[in-house]
Order: sequence, then structure tokens, then C-alpha cells
Amino acid sequence: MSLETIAPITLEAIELRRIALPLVSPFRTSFGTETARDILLVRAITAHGEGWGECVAGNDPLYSSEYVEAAEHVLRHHLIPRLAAHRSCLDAHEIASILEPVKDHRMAKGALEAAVLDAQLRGAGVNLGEHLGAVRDRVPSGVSVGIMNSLDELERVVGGYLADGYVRIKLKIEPGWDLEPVGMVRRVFGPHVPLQVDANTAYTRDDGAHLARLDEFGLLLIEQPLPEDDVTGHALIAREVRTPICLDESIVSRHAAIDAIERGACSIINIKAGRVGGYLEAVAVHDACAERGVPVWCGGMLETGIGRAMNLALAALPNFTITGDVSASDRFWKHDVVTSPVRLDAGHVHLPSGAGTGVEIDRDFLQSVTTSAVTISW
Ligand code: NPG
Repeated sequence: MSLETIAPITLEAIELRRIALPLVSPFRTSFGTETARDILLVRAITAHGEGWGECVAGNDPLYSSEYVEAAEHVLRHHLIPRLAAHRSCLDAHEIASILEPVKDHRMAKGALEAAVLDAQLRGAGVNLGEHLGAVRDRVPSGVSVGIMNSLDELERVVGGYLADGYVRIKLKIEPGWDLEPVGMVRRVFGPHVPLQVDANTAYTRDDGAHLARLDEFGLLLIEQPLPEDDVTGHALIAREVRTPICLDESIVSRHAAIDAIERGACSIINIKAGRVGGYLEAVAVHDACAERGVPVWCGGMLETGIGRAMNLALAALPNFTITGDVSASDRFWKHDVVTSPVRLDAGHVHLPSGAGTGVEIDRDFLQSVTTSAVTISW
């Protein structure tokens, strides 16, 4: 799909702002436990207004090699300087090719592109969802449930989310925390709750028979059982289990998505804009999957209201036919950095409708949680 052209902007400066936000409860995955996030926000300052992007790199390089300190460094010293020559007439759609000589660092690149895209769309009075090709104004909301200390705790937490209205549950799993918790959730909450699991690379090629024991629970999918570079291993596992295999960490670009699909490694893809280098590449992944009949869903990376609004715009594209990790802000945050945090409404979340991301920053709160801010101007 080719997106409508929007007027370029003149970039005057970029602000890199770090904020510290505590999570409402610890979030444990097979790769670690998070209790608070150190989040890097990117602000594009233009002659006619500003735009915001959020970098999803974690505190530590545990989900991928990117982490927040490195993201700030590469933005300051390698990515932002490369925009200088283009800054008087900059289009977000050119940024990926301008930054292409710098290898990887997709979360950092994606945040910079997002800030410029938001500024451009605000300037043009165009909503992000509309620009990306959204076909709905609300999407069903799924929730990701971390690894717990006990089955009782898991039962309580899942029961709470179902009572809130979440329409799909994703359980984090790892060796030793898989068959039992999944079996308990099925037993207690019934066979009709849409349920899926996410291993975040915690298993090996030898675990095919073990993972096949999850088949009896009627899961929607098993996400990323093996390490990200083992695409062939996923193809082997996909032949051993009946439950569809979905890839997350392995899919770092449109090219990687096509390769994984062609090799039979997955029949569903989780799209996270940060992981693939930005929302525009995310649309390209979406389109490539649609052309190949592979459904996608929108992943989440504990975003604030800025990234959450952008994810909603993406999740409203037509091939996002599977419920995503697009939960309400209060799933993670007591206080969000935007004035109208995402709220759950009958199991759905609504796309903001204004220009750009459509959300406004709560400036006082943002200031109160800021730990550092640097402005790079020309
Ligand atoms: O809803 O934002 C959310 C969290 C969804 O489980 C979730 N994200 O592996 O997909 C994941 C996981 C994650 C979180 C990954 C933080 C990396 C960082």
C-alpha cells in the first residue's frame, strides 16, 4: 500500500528526554522482571510545531540487543546527525533510507521516524491512523500476563483482567511454567476464553514434543518458542505442534517476515513497530503478510500513551485480524504522560482522532518524571 504524501517539515531541533515510570506491578517474562521503565522519548521540534516518538528499548539488552542507554547514544551520535543535511525539507518517509547505512538500532530509528511523522501529520492536520490505512476506529483489547509466583496469584490476576473486560489473555511461559498454568487457566475460566502463550525464546529445538502437549488447551498460538535467529528451528517445531506458531523477536523487517513465512516457520506474525524500525516498516510488514494470507496482531512493549496511541493506529489496519497486546494504560501505569490515556471500553480501545497521534502531552507530569533532557539543534 502506498501512503498519501504529506508536506515535509523543517526540523529545528530534536529533544531526547528520559523519563522514569514505575509499573503498577512487576512484569516477569522468561528474560527478566521489570518493575519500572527508563523510557526515552524523542521530540521533533519544527518551525510549525512538534511531534513525539517513543523508543521501546528496554532498560537492559534482554529482549533484543537494544537498550535505552545505547539508543540515546546512537541517536545523538549517529542517527540525528544524519538528518542534518535533510532537515530543511524532511519527510518521515525518507528517514529509513537516510539512516540505512547505520546497521540495526531499529528501536532508536523507529522513535526518530515516529517523532518526525507525528510532527508532519500534526502540521498537515492528518490523523496517524488515517495516514497508515486504519479501517476501524476501535480495536479489541488483549492483555499480556507475566509469569507469577504461584498458580493462585495467576488465577487472581487473570480473573481480574477478564472482569475488566479484556477479550484475550496472553500468558508468558518458560520451561517449568507452561503446562500447569495454561491448564489451570483453561480449567478455571473455561474453554472459550481466547488464550495464547509467549515464550520469548525460552525453549530449544528438543522441546517440540513438550510444546505439543499445549495442543490440548486450544490455544490461539504459541509465540516465539525458540531463539530469534533459529527460523529453521521454528519450521521444525511448527511441524510437531498443531497450535499455530507466531513469531515476534525473529521478525525484524519485511524481508525477515517474508523469509520466515516462505520457510514455514510461522503462520501468524506479531508486529511491533519498534522491533522492525518504525511504523512505516510495520505497515510494509503488514502488507507483505496480507499478500501471503498470514494474519498479524499488534504487539506491545510497555509503552506510555505516546507509543500506545501509535500502536492503536497500526492495529486498526485490515490484516490485524487477531487481537493484540493493546491494553489500557492502567494495565501498566498509575499515571500516563498523556492527558487522555487509553481506556478499556467494553473490551475495546478507541483510536484517538486528532491530528498526528491525536494525544496531548501532560507537560507537568512529564516534567515531574523527567530524569534527563538534551536538545540537539542546528
Ligand atoms: O502490552 O505492552 C504490553 C506488553 C506486551 O508482553 C508484552 N510484551 O515479549 O511481547 C513481549 C513483551 C515485551 C515487553 C517485550 C517489554 C519487550 C519489552
